[in-house]
Amino acid sequence: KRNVPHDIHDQCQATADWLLSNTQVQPTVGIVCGSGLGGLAEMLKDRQVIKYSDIPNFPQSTVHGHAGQLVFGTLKGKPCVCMQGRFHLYEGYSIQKITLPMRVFKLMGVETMIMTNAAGGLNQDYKVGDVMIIKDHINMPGFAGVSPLTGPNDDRFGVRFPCMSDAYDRELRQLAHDVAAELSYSDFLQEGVYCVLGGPSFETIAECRLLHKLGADAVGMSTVHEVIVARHAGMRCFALSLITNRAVMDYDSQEKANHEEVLEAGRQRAEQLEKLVSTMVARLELN
Ligand code: 6GU
Repeated sequence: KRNVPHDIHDQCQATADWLLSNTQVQPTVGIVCGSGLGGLAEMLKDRQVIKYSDIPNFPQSTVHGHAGQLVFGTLKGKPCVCMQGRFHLYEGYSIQKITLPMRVFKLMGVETMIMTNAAGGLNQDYKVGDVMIIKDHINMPGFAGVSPLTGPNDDRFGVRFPCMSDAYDRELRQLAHDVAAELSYSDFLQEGVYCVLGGPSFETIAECRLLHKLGADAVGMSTVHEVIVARHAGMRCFALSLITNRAVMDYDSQEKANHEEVLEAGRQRAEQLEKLVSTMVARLELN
């Protein structure tokens, strides 16, 4: 079983080895840039860029606003790898394939993952441009049996039944609050629950009302699968949502969710979000 091409661990190992032999950097921090938030990757020093299309076993980005490349380099002196563009369920790849980069990063030596995304605000106190620290998630596809961990468990990555009650690292969330306070970002910083859906259609009004009642503060189409695979493999996770629009909750509203407003909100707040993340990375204690 170990040497057949279908063995995901071998595939990930081959990709990790290929990347390590094609870069100077051995990353300890992995960053996934959400829609319109790819600017973080531009902050890396001694950058080395590798297109997804050149990486063995990697899927390709198909979404406007996602560049489709890995950027290696150092951020505040810490060796990092940045995904400039991520993969989503709705692109048609298997859920195992869209989360393959997490396992590749683990095998390259990454210990801490930082994810960003664009999300719709369900919490009525949230405004467009707010940045939400994700403290927990609701995995809707998981309720329907869609999980990146479906199938035989590979113990080389992690256990069969991984715990998710500590998925979003408490210390990293505290660090985010501390850094945000120092940067005077606290008035647009929130902390809440992110709910993932399969997309690509945005939610109906009834669906938004349902998710809000279930305890979700923001809704989007990414991140959760990555966190599940990263936690399974024992990496620390921290994730931020940029609230790019308010989910429509009442039938009198004329508002309509669209991808352009998502990208525009990113352009408005991107710099501060990047500053928040880079300052956090500067303070990360890595073993
Ligand atoms: Cl309103 N919904 C979803 N599912 N994803 C989003 C969003 C809304 N806004 C940005 N991303």
